[in-house]
Amino acid sequence: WGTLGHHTVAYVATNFVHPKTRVLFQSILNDITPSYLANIATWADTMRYVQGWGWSAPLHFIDAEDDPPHSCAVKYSRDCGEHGCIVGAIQNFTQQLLNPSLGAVQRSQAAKFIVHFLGDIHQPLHDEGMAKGGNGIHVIFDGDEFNKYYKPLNLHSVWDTTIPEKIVGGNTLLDAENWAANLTTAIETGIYKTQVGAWTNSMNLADPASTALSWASETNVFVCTTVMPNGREAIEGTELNGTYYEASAPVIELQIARAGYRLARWMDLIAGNFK
Ligand code: DCM
Ligand code: DCM
Ligand code: DCM
Ligand code: ZN
Ligand code: ZN
Repeated sequence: WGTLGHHTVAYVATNFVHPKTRVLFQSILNDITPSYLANIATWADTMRYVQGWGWSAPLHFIDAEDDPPHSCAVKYSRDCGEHGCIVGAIQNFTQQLLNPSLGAVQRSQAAKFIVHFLGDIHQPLHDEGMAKGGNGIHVIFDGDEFNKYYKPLNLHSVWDTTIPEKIVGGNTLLDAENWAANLTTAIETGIYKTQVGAWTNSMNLADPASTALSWASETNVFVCTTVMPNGREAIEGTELNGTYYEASAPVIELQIARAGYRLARWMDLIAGNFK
């Protein structure tokens, strides 16, 4: 996700964590403000480009070698590359955060990675290998052929950033807070109320990799149903029209809501086992 998506996941989680969890993570992150999670939610994206931190770049995704739109699936042994992947990263950083023999700086960085990666794993193209998660699929959206950096627009960035910003009509921190408030209401009393119980079904702090793989598998299904329902050729170089947006926006809202709610419950589990 882009900045708006990560900030919104963070604010949804902020709205659902137990008060004791909030106090613990405000201490770990050395930030007692109400935006203690949003403030660090994109830290992992800035670190990808920092010298000495290049190892973290492949940890933002898992390149499923499946065959959309005919068959979608994530397999850990096949798809988690030799340099690691988001499923293994959620395992490692969860264990680091829970390890009392590690120092405060390393545990704080582990917390920042967890907040970011629980967001990214819910973006369908972060669980897909085709054309580097859609980065190699040029598309036009709402008449725009280029992003704000004048680079050709691609399918990955349309899902990370363009569609979320169109849903919200902005990309500020306040926009994220407001979007998160809407999603929080949808979870508590609205369209997600009947399903939220099932969102935490496969969650097991004793096995973070299996938990993360279940999230990646569930998310990867949308590559076949929604991201490229008629295959790569049907969208490559084309303008994605209103019909595409109408089908994608509800999936993106669902995935941001799921990521934020699951992040809150994952943080609660960590807080309950923190030494
Ligand atoms: N990004 C950033 N800092 C940079 C370059 C890019 O925060 N120096 C962000 C902008 C994109 C995002 O990274 O929206 C994409 O990364 P991902 O989807 O892995 O979170
Ligand atoms: N932080 C960071 N990089 C960012 C944002 C935040 O390293 N892009 C760190 C700095 C503090 C903590 O997160 O340790 C709190 O962030 P902030 O100073 O933004 O409140
Ligand atoms: N990305 C991905 N799958 C890949 C390569 C990259 O999901 N195989 C993501 C990470 C960033 C975005 O795409 O969110 C752009 O990556 P980069 O800046 O490394 O091209
Ligand atoms: Zn991305
Ligand atoms: Zn990322």
